[in-house]
Amino acid sequence: METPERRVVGILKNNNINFAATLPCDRIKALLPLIDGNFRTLSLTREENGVGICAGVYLGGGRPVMVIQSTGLGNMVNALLSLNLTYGIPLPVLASWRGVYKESIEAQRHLGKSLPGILEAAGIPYTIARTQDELDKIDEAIRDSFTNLRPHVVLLTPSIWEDSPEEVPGPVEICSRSVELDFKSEIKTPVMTRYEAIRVLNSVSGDDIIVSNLGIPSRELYEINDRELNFYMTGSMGLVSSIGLGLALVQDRHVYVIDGDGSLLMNPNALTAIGDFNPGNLTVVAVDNAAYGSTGNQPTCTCTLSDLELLAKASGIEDTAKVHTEEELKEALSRKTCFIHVIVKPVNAKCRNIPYTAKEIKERFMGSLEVQ
Ligand SMILES: Cc1ncc(C[n+]2csc(CCOP(=O)(O)OP(=O)(O)O)c2C)c(N)n1
Repeated sequence: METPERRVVGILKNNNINFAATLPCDRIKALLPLIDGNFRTLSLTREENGVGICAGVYLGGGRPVMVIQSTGLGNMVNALLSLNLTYGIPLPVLASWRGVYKESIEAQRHLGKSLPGILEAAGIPYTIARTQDELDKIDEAIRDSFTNLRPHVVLLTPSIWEDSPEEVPGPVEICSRSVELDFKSEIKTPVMTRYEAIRVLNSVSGDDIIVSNLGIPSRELYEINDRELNFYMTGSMGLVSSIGLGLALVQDRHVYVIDGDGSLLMNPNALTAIGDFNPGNLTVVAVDNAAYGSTGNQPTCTCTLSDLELLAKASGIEDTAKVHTEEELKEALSRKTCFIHVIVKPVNAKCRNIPYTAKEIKERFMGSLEVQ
């Protein structure tokens, strides 16, 4: 018998979906294992992070989908607007719509009821499916997303799965494990600037990809060497390493990311996702100026509290380094270290604005990867 869950998998397959980013909802607990079993799947720790990872997958030539609870849309809105709608990046989102149908959890109701209005106001296309007969709307939504290069949300009410005989597997077995960490770090007075660190990165980048953080880092990279394989971010703070991870998952080229301490601390979920995969073709250059440099060098907590390299290690990233000088950075880059904590001064170089629109940045980037 074809259960509604199996129909959804069939629709995704017919649309050549080859990557899924998921975060559970109780109502789709029979669907999620089928997604996991049929597509390359990444289990998210926050939905916004999935928007970045899926954008990277698409930019690198893949066909992603997100399968989540509707509440997750609440923490995706900025990314859907400043990344997907701005650059023209498709993302079909299947959202289990809570708060509107036989809902017993009070906390679900406000957002659930408001969601159509929020999506409408934000200009994010959406479709509602309430019965199994309406599941074909998913097919139309995916086509719209990839044809018109925009996100498209499908709100799926729990009534769809209510009578489904699809079985839910039991919990996974938890194995014993041990953690040994031999870590000592010294953060010295910085000698390099971010501009100098990016210049070193550019000198080794060859035919590889660079994804650069929003604000001044992207402008500094543009000033140093504007290349088609540079993907300049202009919004969606916190998602640059997530985009880099998505690209690394579908591309053979090496992917370098220029991230910042403020942005990494906004979305440390990117590090746990990278730690989950430890892709050999990804290097995050975490430029730590102990400040939100692009907005006027307001201090971040790396100047007193946190050690980003330790955060990366705690997130499961095995191969890390800390560097202070250009020589140390060159050496860490030559080893293709996965996470390089670069200590720099809080100095912004005077740079021109990037003259391209977001869509131009995307089109020439994808053109140079020959994926469109
Ligand atoms: C969600 C969100 N909050 C705040 C901002 C404003 N903003 C733009 S860049 C930036 C600073 C980024 O700091 P960091 O990641 O440390 O990089 P740096 O500029 O220092 O290289 C901030 C706060 C934003 N664009 N988006």
